[in-house]
Amino acid sequence: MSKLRPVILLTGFGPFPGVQENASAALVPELASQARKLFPGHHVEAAVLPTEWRAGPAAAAALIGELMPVAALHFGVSGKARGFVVESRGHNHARPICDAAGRLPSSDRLSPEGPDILAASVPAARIVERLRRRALPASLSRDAGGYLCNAVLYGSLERARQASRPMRCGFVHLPATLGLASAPFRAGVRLDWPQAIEGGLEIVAAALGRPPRAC
Ligand code: PCA
Repeated sequence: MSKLRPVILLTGFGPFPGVQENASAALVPELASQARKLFPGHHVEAAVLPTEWRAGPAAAAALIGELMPVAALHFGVSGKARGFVVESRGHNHARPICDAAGRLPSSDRLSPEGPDILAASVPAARIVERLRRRALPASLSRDAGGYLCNAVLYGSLERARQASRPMRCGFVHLPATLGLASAPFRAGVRLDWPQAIEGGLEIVAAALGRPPRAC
């Protein structure tokens, strides 16, 4: 049954040095269960990726290869994000930062033959507009950082380019303090949990080319 329906893949990340509880890992399953109700014509798959140079992008690529989703939307957290930060592109580079397994990237390039930049295949600017129209804090970013979020975005975009069918692929950073009971609204973070779910559903709708949901 699921194979007959187009697939939406949602991913979050597990913990990594400095972030013991990654909000994206808790958000994605909840977002997926809401998305299943809202988009019954789609099969929604949720996964939490290891924040590891080798295993993270490999897990994302394996899921994409297996599921061939029409949309692959990746979520992660950033200490700098104050609301939704929608990434418009992935860079072919890796900074020497330790992953959750204590390892560094094997090279400063993610893909030896790949282009320097790959543009997100979701309408990133339009997503920001749609989130703001719902009065949700959102900004557009041209730099997903040099760590695993950028690596997964770049890797998925590269994988999507080889696919025979079009795939909308994007990345959204969320505030690192999102949903943490011990750190509610800190340093200008303006996003709470219900808003993160509401915005997440709007992002899925936008990626599918659906009209904005009623407020
Ligand atoms: N944030 C990190 C990796 C995992 C996550 O949630 C990043 O911004 O690269």
